[in-house]
Amino acid sequence: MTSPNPQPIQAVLEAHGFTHFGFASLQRPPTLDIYRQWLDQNYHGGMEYLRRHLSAKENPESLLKGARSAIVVAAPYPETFPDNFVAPFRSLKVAGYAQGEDYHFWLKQKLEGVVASLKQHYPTDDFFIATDSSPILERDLAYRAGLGWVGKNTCLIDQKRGSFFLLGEILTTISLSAPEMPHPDRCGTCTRCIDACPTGALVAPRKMDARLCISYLTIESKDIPDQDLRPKIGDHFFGCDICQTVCPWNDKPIVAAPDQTETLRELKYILSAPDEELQSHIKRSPLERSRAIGLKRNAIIVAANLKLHELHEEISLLAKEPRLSEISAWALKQLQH
Ligand code: B12
Ligand code: SF4
Ligand code: SF4
Repeated sequence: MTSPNPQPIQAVLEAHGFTHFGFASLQRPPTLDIYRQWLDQNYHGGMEYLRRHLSAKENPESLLKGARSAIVVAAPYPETFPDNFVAPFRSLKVAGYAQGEDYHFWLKQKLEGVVASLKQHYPTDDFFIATDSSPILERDLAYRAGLGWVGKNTCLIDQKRGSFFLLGEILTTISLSAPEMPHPDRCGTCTRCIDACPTGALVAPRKMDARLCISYLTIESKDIPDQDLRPKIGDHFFGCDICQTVCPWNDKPIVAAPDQTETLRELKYILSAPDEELQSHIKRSPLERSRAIGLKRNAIIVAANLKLHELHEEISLLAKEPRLSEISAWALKQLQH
């Protein structure tokens, strides 16, 4: 454990391009009981790893021996991608965070750069890098580090920057102190996000039933969504940003009207490409998370909801794939009307 003076750390973070960051002490997360109740209500659906993460989330020291604090960063979605990265689909509705290279690569790499510099200043301290997939209650930590408040849409929101950012952490043996006053809650009487959610997934302020969330249904879930949910997914091919787009604290992203011919071409490709080819087409993109089977499932739902009769043949062929047969039959029926 070394000096709590955070200035060298701030300078290193800024040198690595971070402008929105803070520090929090590591402890049993104050909102752990909210997390436990959420799991008890089965709101996590098929994300069983979230249950397995419970004990590590309770005790962050289990990830790094002697860990005392977390350096928490919020990174806006990048607008430019590495030269050798090409977004796999440009005419389908893909959530903002997933339009570029997977942040599990680029954000981790940026944090590795930070740690390499920090080691020069703090040679006897240890560091552990995390983003998303580690058993850490990231929004709890980011809130305590002063990076924003937890909105009624469950996202962490900053007054100036909105919520279109990703969280990453460096756990460390250095002792750093959190701000005395966390970010005040600025939702007030607004309920725009709850009202706008097409599936009713925001069952109460700051409480989501993930089993109903389009982001879960199109990314995390390995299952086929129930019939009543499918029309509500609309043209969302991968993820959903509605409850953030309607939030007054976010600048509205400019969404160009999709080119219909291109939408059709991209869906046709997804529905008919061999799994291995599709998998290599989405390399290093967050779309890899759904794997080929999940993307085909999503493409069937979008094709049915957009009434794309031109895709009848491709969907008929997928009806022979056992995992997709029921949803293909459903889609073909939708295309009859
Ligand atoms: C599972 C998961 C999901 C699930 C469930 C989401 C959910 N709301 O619970 C699904 C697949 C639906 C999902 C969707 C999305 N996700 Co997600 N997801 C996660 C993951 C892995 C765990 C979240 C979790 O534990 N949920 C369970 C609930 C109970 O926990 P929680 O939402 O974190 O809420 C905590 C606090 O909000 C707090 N809390 C609750 N009420 C209150 C009240 C007060 C007053 C206070 C102070 C605190 C508080 O208690 C909770 C427990 O600690 C995190 C990464 C991580 N390791 O934390 C990313 C994460 C939350 N997701 C992220 C993103 C970007 C998304 C999407 C935008 C992607 C997309 N466009 O499709 C959507 C957003 C949908 C939404 N409205 O949340 C970011 C969020 C960044 C941000 N600004 O908030 C994270 C942090 C990943 C990252 N490293 O950047 N996600
Ligand atoms: S991401 Fe979409 S489906 Fe999920 S809670 Fe927000 S608006 Fe509802
Ligand atoms: S839309 Fe309104 S209620 Fe929802 S998170 Fe934003 S400010 Fe809060």
